[in-house]
Amino acid sequence: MGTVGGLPGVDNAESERVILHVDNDCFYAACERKRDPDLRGKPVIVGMGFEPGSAGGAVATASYEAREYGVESAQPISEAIERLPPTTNPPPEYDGPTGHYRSVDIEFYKGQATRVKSILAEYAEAMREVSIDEAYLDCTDRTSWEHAKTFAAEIQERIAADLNLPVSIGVAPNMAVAKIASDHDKPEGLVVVPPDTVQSFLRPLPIESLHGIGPKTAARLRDNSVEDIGDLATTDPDWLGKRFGERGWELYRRANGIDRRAVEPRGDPKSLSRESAFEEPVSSWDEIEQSVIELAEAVAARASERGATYRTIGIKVVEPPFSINTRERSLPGPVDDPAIVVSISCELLEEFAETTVRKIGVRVSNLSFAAGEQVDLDTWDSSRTVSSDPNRKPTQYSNRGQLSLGAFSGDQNEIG
Ligand code: TTP
Ligand code: MG
Repeated sequence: MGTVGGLPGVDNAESERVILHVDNDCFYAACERKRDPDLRGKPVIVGMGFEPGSAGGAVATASYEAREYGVESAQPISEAIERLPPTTNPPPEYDGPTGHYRSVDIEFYKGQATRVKSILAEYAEAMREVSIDEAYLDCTDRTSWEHAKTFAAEIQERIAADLNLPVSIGVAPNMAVAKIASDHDKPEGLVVVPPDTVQSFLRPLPIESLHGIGPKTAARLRDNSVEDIGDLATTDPDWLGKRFGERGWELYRRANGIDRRAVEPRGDPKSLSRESAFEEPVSSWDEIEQSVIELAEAVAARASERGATYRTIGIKVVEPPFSINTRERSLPGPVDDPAIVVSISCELLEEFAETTVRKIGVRVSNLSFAAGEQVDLDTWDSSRTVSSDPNRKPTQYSNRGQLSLGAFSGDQNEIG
């Protein structure tokens, strides 16, 4: 069976992925500001285990104005108060700067986080939420490197306009670099790192900027004159491997801007898919069909490896520049059969015989991971299949993101 990456004329889309990392700025403090606009532009400290009037608990977060006085996450409130006495109760005779202290109200913040994530979902094919205020988006099919900055700025503006919350966004060809980029120019940062600038962006940054390098690892590296990511990128990977095990190899790859992780939602996959981009848009039917066959076989093999059966088979056809068409068909019962995935994918593709294609994908969904009753090709009556809507016009998804959760969202996207 051919691998997707090995298809003639097809690359694995690795180099052209557009990944965003979105992180709210001083999230809890920004939520407090949202419901009390008097706090805008002022030092705000949100304390966990803190009661107004007391000095117990720890700082969950502080607004950037408070950070200027040395207040930071995880600091005891007593220490924060030394740096920034409470506005409501300053020490006698004190006329220096003061801070506004609030107690954590996690239910309120969770509600705001849900609203942020649902806006983000509109702009991405796949989203991975990593914490209350952080998510990765795979926006490859919604934008291009040429438009990435405008695209990300629109997300920022939308969250500001609808929710009155500031976010920072990093855009890069992979998750690790996008994460560093979103942190690079906070607050309200927008840092775009196109593929050909990844190395030069990373090189001068201190090694701690890499996720996974804490103070201990940093100290061990510095003992060996590895100060910045550029030093790490040119360190002998064998030495790193010996010194840090598998993690050493991972650090070497990350320092070189390599991270092949796909943006996958948490939890059990709702579907499995494979997709592939053509180097140039293609209109040759044979070439497109051959790619679909290989993708279908690859998806079926993946489902089989995972022990999954599927009831729905779908294709995605991306026309240049960003129109995404999806078609799918459901079977009367769950199957695990590559021949069915191939034949249905090819049938669904027939509608696009005259179409110029930039990218194609095959997906199986309605997964079950328990062993279930299966039907095979002989017993499967195609007249009983349900098409999602055989007569509908191809759906146009533009890169303006007006449609919530695009076609292949919720996938275990496997790239490369
Ligand atoms: P972060 O995104 O780490 O921090 P932040 O959003 O406050 O600030 P930044 O602008 O640097 O992104 O964490 C998100 C929220 O998680 C934060 O607002 C409060 C909470 N949190 C804690 O409760 N304890 C902690 O130690 C940290 C780091 C965060
Ligand atoms: Mg944050």
